[in-house]
Amino acid sequence: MNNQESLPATTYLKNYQPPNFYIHKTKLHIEISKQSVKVSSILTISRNAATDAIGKSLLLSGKELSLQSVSINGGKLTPDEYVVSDDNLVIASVPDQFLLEIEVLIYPKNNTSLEGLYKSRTMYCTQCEAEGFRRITYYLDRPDVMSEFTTTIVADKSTCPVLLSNGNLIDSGEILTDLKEVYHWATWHDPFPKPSYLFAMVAGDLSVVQDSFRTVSGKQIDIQLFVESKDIDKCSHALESLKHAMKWDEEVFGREYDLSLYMIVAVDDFNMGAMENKGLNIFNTSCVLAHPETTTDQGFKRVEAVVAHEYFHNWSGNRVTCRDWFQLSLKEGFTVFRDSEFSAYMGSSTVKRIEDVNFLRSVQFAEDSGPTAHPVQPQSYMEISNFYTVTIYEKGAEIVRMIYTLLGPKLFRKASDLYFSRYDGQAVTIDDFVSIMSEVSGRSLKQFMIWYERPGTPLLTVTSDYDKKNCQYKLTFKQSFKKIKNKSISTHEGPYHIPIKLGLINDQGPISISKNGEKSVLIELKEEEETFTFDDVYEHPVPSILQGFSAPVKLDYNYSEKDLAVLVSKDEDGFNRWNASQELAIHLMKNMQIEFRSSGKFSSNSCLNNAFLSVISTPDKDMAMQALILTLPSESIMSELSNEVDVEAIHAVRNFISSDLGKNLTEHWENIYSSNSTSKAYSFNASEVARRSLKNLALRYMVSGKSHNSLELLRVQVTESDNMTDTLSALAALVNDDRLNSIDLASELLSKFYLNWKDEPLVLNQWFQLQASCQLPGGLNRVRLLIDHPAFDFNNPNKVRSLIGVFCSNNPTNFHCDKGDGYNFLADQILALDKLNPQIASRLLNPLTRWRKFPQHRGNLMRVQLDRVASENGLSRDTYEIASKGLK
Ligand code: B3K
Ligand code: ZN
Repeated sequence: MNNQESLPATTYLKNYQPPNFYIHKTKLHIEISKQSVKVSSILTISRNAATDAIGKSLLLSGKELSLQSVSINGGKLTPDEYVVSDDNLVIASVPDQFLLEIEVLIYPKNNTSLEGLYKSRTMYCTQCEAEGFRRITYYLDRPDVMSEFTTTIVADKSTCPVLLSNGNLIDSGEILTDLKEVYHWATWHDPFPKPSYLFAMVAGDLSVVQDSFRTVSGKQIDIQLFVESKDIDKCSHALESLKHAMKWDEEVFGREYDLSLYMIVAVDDFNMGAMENKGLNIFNTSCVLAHPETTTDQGFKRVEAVVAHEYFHNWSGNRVTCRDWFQLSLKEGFTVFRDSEFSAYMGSSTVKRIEDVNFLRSVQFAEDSGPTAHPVQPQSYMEISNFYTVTIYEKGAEIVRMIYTLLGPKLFRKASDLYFSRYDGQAVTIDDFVSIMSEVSGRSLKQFMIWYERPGTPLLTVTSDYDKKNCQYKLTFKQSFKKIKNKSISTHEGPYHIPIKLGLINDQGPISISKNGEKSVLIELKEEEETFTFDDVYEHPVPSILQGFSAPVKLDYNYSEKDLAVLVSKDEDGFNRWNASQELAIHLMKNMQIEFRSSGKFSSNSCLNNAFLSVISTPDKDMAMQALILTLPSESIMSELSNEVDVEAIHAVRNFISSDLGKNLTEHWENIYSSNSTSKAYSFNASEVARRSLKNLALRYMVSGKSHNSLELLRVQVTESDNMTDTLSALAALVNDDRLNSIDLASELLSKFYLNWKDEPLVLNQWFQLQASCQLPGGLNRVRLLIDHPAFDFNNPNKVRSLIGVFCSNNPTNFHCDKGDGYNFLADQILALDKLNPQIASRLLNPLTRWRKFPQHRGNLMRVQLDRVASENGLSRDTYEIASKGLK
C-alpha cells in the first residue's frame, strides 16, 4: 500500500448521517451447494422521511459477491440501472417504498478471512460483526438499520443435517433433487428487529446437548449447545455457566431472556472469542468447551466469563444496540462491566478485580501510551475491526465501573433499568447512556465525559502532610495528563472527574475517617490539584489510596517499604493489600535493574524475603489472595512501567528474585506444596482453584530455587495428575527449567503430551503456547520448527495466536533476540497471513508498533520491519492502518 492514491479511506464520527433508507423486513433464502452458496434476499425498504433523503440513490454495501440479479417490486433491473463496484451496489432511482430482490453467489470455501459466511472444518457458519454481512449479500450493513429477519437455509441433509439461524424455527421440510440427493430446508424467524451484524446462520453435522431454564416470570427456555460429536463431553460447564448468568442477570439487572430458545454453536476457526448473534451465539471452541482433563482453571473461568458476556449482550447490545461503530464501547464496556461483576459473584471478587487490573495495567495502559492509543469513543477509523481493543472493552468497562461507584448500586440499577426501557429496540449512543445516568442521579457527568473522549492514562501524584499537633492529615492530589493539541479530538481540555476510594491505615488497621465512623470514603477529584483534610487522626497513618482500583489511573505516592509492609498486613481492602505487595516488589525490581545494568549482577535482598515470610506465616483464609500476593509482577508489567524497556535486565532480575525466594524459603514452599496436594478428584470452584494456584506457585518457586527433589515432583505431577491445570503448571515449570536433566525430561514429556492429545485441538493450542513461551535460549528456532509441525495450521486463528502470537508477545527475551531475527520473522508471518486473514494479521502486528519503547538499536530494527510491512503492495486495510499508525 505504498501508492498514495490507494490509501484506505478514513471514517469520521463527525460525519455521521442517519441512513437514507430503512429495511423493515429481510427475507433470506440461502442455498448451500458443493461449490457455492446462492443467497436470495427480499428486502422491504422505505425512504427515511426524517432526513433530507428525498431523491437520494440507494447505496448498499457488498464485498466479494457475485451479483446475479436485482429487481424492484418484481421488475428485473437492467445493468444500466445500477452500478456495481468492489464495495457497493448503487441504484440511482428508487421509489419511496419498495421491495428489493437481489440474488448473489458466494464462495464460503474460499473465504479465509472468517468474516461473512465461511467454512470451518465441516460446517458452514457466519461472523457478521462488524461489517461481515456485506460478504453475504448487498445490504445497509450498519447498526442503525434494524430489520426483522426471516431466513431459509437449504442444504444437503447428509452433510448438513443441522440448519440454524436466529430466532424461532417456524417450518422445515425435505426436497429430493434431480440427482436423487436428499436436501432439506429450515425457516427461522426472529421477531426482534436487529442490525445485520447480529445475523447468524449455521449448517453442518453437529451434535446437540440440551438443557432448559425457567425465567423469573415462569417462561421455559430451551437451551441448546451444538458441538462436533467428539466434544459432547465438554459441554456441561458452559451450560451451567449460562444458567447462572441468566439467573444473575434477572436478579442484579432485572433482565429476562426474551426468546424461547437460546442456542450456542462451537466453531474451531474463529477470529475472536465468541459472538452474541440474537438467539444463536457462535463461539470459538476455546471459549465454550471445558473438561477437567483438557481445560485449565483459567480456561474454566474464561468459559464462564465469555458465556455470560455473550448472554448479557442480549440486552446490552442486542435489545439496545449502537447507533454507529464509534459507540462500540456502549455495548462492550457496559457488557464487560456486567460480566466482571458476574465473575466476581461466582468466584472471589477481590481475585477477579486483581486479575482484571493486572490485565488493564499491563495491556491497556501499554496501548494507551503507544501509537495506537485512541479514546474509548474514537473519532475516526480506517478499519473498524482494529477497534475491538482493550481500550474499548476494558477501559470502557472501567468507565462504567466509575459511574457505578459514583452513583452507588441502587441509583445505577435505577438508571440502567431506565436505559433498557427507554431505548429498547433502538440504536443509541454513549451520550444517551451517560445522560440517563445523569438524569436519574441528578448529577452532572459533563466533566466525566472526558474519560470517553481523551486517550491516555492520567497520572495522579499524591503527597501527604501530617500535623501531629492538630491531629490533621492532608492528602494533596495532582492530576497530569496529555493536553490534546488538536481541538477537534477532545471537547474538554480540563482535568478528569476521578472517584477515589480511600482509607487511612495504622499499625492496628484502618481508622475511622468520616463522621459516621466509616473506614473507607469516596472522594471525587475534579480539579487539577486538590487537597483533602482529615481531622482527628491521632497517629501518622499510611494512606490506602484508590481502593478496589476505583479509577484507571497511574498512582504516584512515595510509599516507604515500611508503609507498604503496613498496607500488606493491615489494609482491609484486599485489592490494596495485594497492590502494596506488588509495589514493594516493583520498587526492589527497579533498583535491581539499575544494579544489573551497571554491574551485571546483584546482591540478595532481604526486604522481599521478610515480606514473603510474613505472608506465608500468617496464612490467609483466601489461598488465591495469598498466591497473588506471593506472585512477582510480570515482565510485561515491568516493561509497561519502564520508560525504556531493558528486556534482559527485566528478565534477569525477575529470575534472580524468583530463584532467591525459591532457595531462601525452600522449606516453606515444600510445606505449602505438600499440604495443598490432595488426591481428591478435580472440581472447579473458587476454593479448589485457589488451592491449586497456591500449590502450583509453590512448585514454581521450588523449581526456581532448584530444590533437589523438584524435578521428580514435576515428573510425577505431569504424568499422574488428573487435570490439565496441574499437568500444564508442572510442564510449564519444567519447560522453563534450565537444568540439564530438566531439558531432557521436558523434551520427553512434551512428546508424550503431544501423542496423548494429538486429537484434541484445544489441548494442542496449549502445547504450542507452552513451547512458544519457553524462555530458554533458542526460542525462535523452536517456533520455526513448530510452524512446520503437522498440527500447526496457518488458517486456524487459535493456532496462529498460540504459537506466533504468544512467542512475539509473551516471550520477550527470545522475540527480542540479537540482530532482530524475531522482528523479521514476525513481519514475514504477518505478510503471509495478511493475504488469508487480515484481522488476525493486523492484531499480530502489535509488538512491532512498540518500537519507541526500546533502546535505539533495537527500536530501529523493529521499525525497519514495521516499515517493510507498511510498504507492502496490496496490504489489507486492517494491517495498513496499524502499521502506518505504528510508524507515525
Ligand atoms: N461482539 C463480538 C466481537 C466482534 C468482533 C468483530 N471483529 C464479541 C463480544 O464482544 O462479545
Ligand atoms: Zn462483547
